Amino acid sequence: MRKLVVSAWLALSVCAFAQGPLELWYRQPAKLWVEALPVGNGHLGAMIFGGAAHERIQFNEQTVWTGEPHDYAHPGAYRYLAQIRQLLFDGKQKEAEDLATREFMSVPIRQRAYQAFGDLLLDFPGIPEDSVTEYRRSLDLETALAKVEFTSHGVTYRREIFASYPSKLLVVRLTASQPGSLSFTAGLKSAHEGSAIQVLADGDLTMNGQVKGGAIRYQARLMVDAQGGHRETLDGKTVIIGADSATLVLAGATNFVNFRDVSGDPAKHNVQSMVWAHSRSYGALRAEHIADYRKLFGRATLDLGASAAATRPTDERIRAFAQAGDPQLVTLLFQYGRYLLISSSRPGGQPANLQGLWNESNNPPWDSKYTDNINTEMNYWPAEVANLAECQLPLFDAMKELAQSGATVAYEHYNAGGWVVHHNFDLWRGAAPINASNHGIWQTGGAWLSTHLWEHYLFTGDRQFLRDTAYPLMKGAAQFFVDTLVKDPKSGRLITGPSNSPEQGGLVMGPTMDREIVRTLFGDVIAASRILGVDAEFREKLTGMRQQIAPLQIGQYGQLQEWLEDKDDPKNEHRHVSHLWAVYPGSEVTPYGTPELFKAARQSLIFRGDAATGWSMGWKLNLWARFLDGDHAHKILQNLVSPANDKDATHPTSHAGLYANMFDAHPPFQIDGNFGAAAAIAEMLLQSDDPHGTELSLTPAQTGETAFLHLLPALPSAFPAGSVSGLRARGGVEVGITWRGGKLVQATLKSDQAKKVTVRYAGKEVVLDLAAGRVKTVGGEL
Ligand code: FUC
Repeated sequence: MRKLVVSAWLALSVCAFAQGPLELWYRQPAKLWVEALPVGNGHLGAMIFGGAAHERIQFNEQTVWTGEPHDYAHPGAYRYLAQIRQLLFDGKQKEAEDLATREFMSVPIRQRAYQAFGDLLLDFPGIPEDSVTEYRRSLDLETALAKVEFTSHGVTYRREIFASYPSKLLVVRLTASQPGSLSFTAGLKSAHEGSAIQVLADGDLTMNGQVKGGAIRYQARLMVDAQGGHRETLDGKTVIIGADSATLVLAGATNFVNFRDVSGDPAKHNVQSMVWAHSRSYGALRAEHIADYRKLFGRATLDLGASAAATRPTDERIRAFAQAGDPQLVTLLFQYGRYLLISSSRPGGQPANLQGLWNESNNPPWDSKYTDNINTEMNYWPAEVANLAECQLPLFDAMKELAQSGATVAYEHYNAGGWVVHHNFDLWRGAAPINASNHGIWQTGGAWLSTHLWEHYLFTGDRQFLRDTAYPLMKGAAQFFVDTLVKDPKSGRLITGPSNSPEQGGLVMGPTMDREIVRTLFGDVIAASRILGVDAEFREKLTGMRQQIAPLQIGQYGQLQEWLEDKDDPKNEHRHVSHLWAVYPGSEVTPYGTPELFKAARQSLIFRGDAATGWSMGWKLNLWARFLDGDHAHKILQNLVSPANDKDATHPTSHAGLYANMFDAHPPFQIDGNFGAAAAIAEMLLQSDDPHGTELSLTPAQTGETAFLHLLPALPSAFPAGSVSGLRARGGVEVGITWRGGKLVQATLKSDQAKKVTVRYAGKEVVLDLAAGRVKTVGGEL
């Protein structure tokens, strides 16, 4: 009996050790912003520094931006389009870029910037820093609770902080182990000049103001509810003396309604938020938050194996990763990506920008806006496969607005129908070419984003979404290219232009990436219109034009050509790998459908090298997974999981990798690398694009009629045993996989609808019939 109990206990503890806690933790407060821990509810975001005597909670609200509703289109730019194209066809790139600079760019030439909002500052005068022992600061990914715990003069203090989506609030709970020992001052500090801090009759603090020179007006409102002790107000701050515990609730809002409407009332919004807060206890707010968060986070689990290092603080683990062999840190990176997506992109809010929704600066890198020549899309790469499909809805809402602003740009710049977005957009949905003609004029931003609509349909099988939301947007994106594709005088084939291969080589006609994206978009629209039984004529037109688009080409070095001409430089190590779009996230170039192109694409990636910036590593990781080379992918992962630093006085050289809070560094921090990495970890374990696909094929698996599952296609040898559950595949199948000794043990498949599924593993394929809602197990037959 006793033996049995001991072995059961052993089995349990081994299991807990194998999983490792899904937690980031530290023995010291954050000094730098990239050491602070993020919480967010897809509306408000906050960074928790965790100082014992002085707590700083730096917060953001997604719609605090510079600027105002504005149409960025350049009226009449289309009159110069033919001339710009002709100059490019004549080999006069500089003249074309100069003319475009004068006549073809966004008005104004730059878009607006995401802003910081403010700080919630808590000062604890009775807790000198040097009295603090047993300090611990953590973020639990299973509950989305941040915690700070320490002891001072024999009293244990605890802070618990979360950002709740159901209430749209940031909530801070302060407790102490001895009654009456909690004394602190709570204040708000604005990131903007001219903000007014006021104390309302009910004791709440407000911070009102307007972004300088812009239309956004904001209000933050703080309620402090202390149990025991007494309160005072001093210099616009709330002072609590001798309380047992306290709950602080922060609401924040702006007057932003949509890209054309800033008539909202932030004060009214915050009053409603506070009514919500008053109607619930701390326990109820907390329970509501955890239940909401778990509904999403709990859908997928991952175990890549045990790590002895799993008990060490996160910053130490990042430093030791290369030597320690810490697979559980990779699990943590995957789940952190999911956490960050849930925290920054929820229905009803803005899409995740270059920093998600966390931003300390009023002059952030690249304005922390939406760069859609890779970054915005990469933010959403894990959404479907990691079972967080609804987190992508804010992007689709933004696209509904972009289809409006982008229609004006299509008309004014190209005299075309449909809609177009160039390489960036902002809160005001600027869609015209910005910054400089050599890279700002890139036509396929809206088209690439539109492929996400189709993928969302493939993963979810949601026909109503396809009909009502996706198809009209996809059709408009395709219409633009129906109206603007031109014949390449040399080959007679259809190309885009003027455009560029992001962000190198300058203004050109027909870069490879554009052609891949447009061919894929046309294929998606053809498939969608067939499923919906609409637009037969338009479908015919697209089918004909699609075949005429200039094909992919293999160049003199055995590479996949990045441009129409064979001018790639094999020494070019540029971070963008745009022409490999067809391998990932596209699926025109596949191992079994187009082996020659596949080999050429691989050669191109080898030329580009392994070293890269944050998001570029994220892309290369996914590409190596698609090249079915798990060990090469793992090598890139080791570069990504290394200590990052920014170029500053303390670090004369900058280094991409992970900051102490596991934010990915471009550098500086840019969140796309986190999302690219999370997507890639899934891509190593499961691929669901059809590996027999070709440039022009629309196989049943590519239209969602059937599903294709490639199990453990790129499993790194560093993860010999493990399991994953809750991954999603195209065709609407949910997949769990267990492996041991580097080999598949079994996979479980579940589809909502009856579905024919091809399962591939280690070169063998079997075809299965899934019954609706029933779990099917495969293993031995493969
Ligand atoms: C693109 C990239 C840069 C950066 C910026 C936000 O312009 O080329 O590296 O990520 O987006």
